[in-house]
Amino acid sequence: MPTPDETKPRVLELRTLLHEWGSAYYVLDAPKVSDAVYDQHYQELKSLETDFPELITADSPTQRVGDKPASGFVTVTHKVPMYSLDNAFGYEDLQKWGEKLRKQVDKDLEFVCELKIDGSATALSYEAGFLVRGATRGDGTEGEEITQNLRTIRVLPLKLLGTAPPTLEVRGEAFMPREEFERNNREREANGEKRFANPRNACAGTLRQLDAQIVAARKLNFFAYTVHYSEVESQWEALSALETWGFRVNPNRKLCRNIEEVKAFCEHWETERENLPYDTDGVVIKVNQFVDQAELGFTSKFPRWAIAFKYPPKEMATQVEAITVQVGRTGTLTPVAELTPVLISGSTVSRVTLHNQDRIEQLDVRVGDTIVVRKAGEIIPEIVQVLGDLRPENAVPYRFPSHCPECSTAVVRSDGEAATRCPNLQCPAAIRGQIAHWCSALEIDGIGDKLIAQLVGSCKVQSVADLYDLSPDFLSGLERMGKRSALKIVEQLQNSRNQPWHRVLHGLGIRHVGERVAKELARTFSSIEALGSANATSIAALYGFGEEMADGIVEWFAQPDNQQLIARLSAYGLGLTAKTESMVSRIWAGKTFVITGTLPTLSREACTELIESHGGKVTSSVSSRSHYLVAGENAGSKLTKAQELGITILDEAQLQAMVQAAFAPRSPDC
Ligand code: 0OX
Repeated sequence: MPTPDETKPRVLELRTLLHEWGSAYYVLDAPKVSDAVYDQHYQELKSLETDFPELITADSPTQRVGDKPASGFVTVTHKVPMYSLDNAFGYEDLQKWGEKLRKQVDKDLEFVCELKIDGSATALSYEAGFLVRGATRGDGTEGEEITQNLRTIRVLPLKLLGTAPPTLEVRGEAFMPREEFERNNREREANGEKRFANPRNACAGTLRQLDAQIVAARKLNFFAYTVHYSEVESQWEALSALETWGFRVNPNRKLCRNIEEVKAFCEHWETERENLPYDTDGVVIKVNQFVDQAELGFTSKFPRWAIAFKYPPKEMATQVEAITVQVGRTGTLTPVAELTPVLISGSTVSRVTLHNQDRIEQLDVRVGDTIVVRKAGEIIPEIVQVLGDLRPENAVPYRFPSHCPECSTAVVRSDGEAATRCPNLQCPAAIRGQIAHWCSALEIDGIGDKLIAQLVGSCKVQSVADLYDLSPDFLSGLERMGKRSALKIVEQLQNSRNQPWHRVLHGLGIRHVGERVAKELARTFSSIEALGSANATSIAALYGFGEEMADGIVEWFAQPDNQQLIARLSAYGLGLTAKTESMVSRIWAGKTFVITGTLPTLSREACTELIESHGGKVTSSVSSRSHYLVAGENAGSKLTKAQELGITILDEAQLQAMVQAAFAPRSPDC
């Protein structure tokens, strides 16, 4: 455990940051970081202050109840303070909260779950049924009077429905629906104004407008969730009462009998919230009965009877430990930030792509920087922001390499292209990438990155065709490779020859030819020869494929190396033609085979497939019309008969050797 003296500099740094970010958010309406990143640093400070209470100072952001109202509006004092909510970050926190309350009141409690709307908390005062005053939350004690602005929100009743009590205090969340947020931002961009950072910020900024006309045009919305009225006895009743007075109350609410039901509600909305027309960052859970709420009371900052369950943020801050450069199968250099691992939306993120040289320069990301990372679409992490305020003094700008980190060839960047490439066609990194891509496209299991690195590193594999040369003996001599695994890999490779033509086409790794395009091309061009002899115009005309892609295909076929590759793959019996078309290789046309015994790697089906893919025919019994008998272990009477009839007997290796007879020469380096 570090000492207070060791911890103090970080505490001071966090305080300065949080003050700065808080002021940018509340005073300037121009957030520097997202709520999630603010929360992350706030929680870090809070946890350090819990470990070392002697470091707490009165000016720490953790000691503040709310934020000061900004000037420009009349200040109003809330009759009942507007409390903020304590947070539960995860189900464990939620469970603990529930248990603590149960102990305190010594009985089972009911809870009301409400979606936590990401907007601005607002207080409304009604007298004789009429809206007379509306105010922002401000610091919880004093807010700003914004009645005129609130009157523009169409869903807010200016006059209550039904019989109204003489005075009524209602609270709720004003918010900007997503669609309005997008529309307003489009409009702002068109007018050359700065975009709103998020709907919550857009709402807060709008409510502070001095011109109510502008507020009206922004089309805010409102959900009510609190009423101070002695006739209702629970939060559940309060929500229904609000509806009868004409307020919009969020329909996605639930009365729960225990924390398990609360948890189920939170879990349900964690994914469902994506489909809502407004932002919600969690669930507000409130003890239902007001008598129980009264018994539980308040801490100095929060009601004990309510909590905000926060969904795990989709973005987090972490540090860049190194910047590495990866060379892909097309030779493209991709810079990658290696990060201090951080948990985002349930999985650990330790690397994030920096895309290319321009993107690095634009972000000015440096080793040692703290960056904000977001999980886009739940899978691929992306960099959102570099927190310049946290940059160490000695951090130096990143210099993009001038030479390939793999083969030291000078890299090239064509005019108008974002990508920097290693032009060496024999670059080991590019070859490794091609092999990995081939195995993935043809569903060949068991050939992972480590094995690929060994195969390419030893020069045994220089192109995908070399894979079909690998013998179980060679493979089993490699590191961490048993005989069984070696046999399995060879079998997988043999089986890959049954893969359809479109998968093979995809596996070739032609630029812009992904899985979908390969399928479409394979439907039109029934063989590799047909595709290879098509011109760019006819390819481009198909399905609206772009010229760039068509040129890429034509260029690929024009390269002698690729011609050789096709010849070899064809000789190995890979599916380079649609199944109905005539076979590419006809080396065994007119020849009849019989298979007997157990072959070392090929299954009976795979062996049949291999023979047939080269024009041969497989029959079940040996006769004078048979040309070859392929014999494995434990071959019985068929072997004897073939010997009597003088039929050529082949083992698996000899059969493979016949296929491989048309091999192309090796690359000069290996
Ligand atoms: C919301 C929301 C906010 C009443 C006691 C403390 C907070 N953002 O949707 N606040 C509250 O409740 C107050 N409920 C909500 N649903």
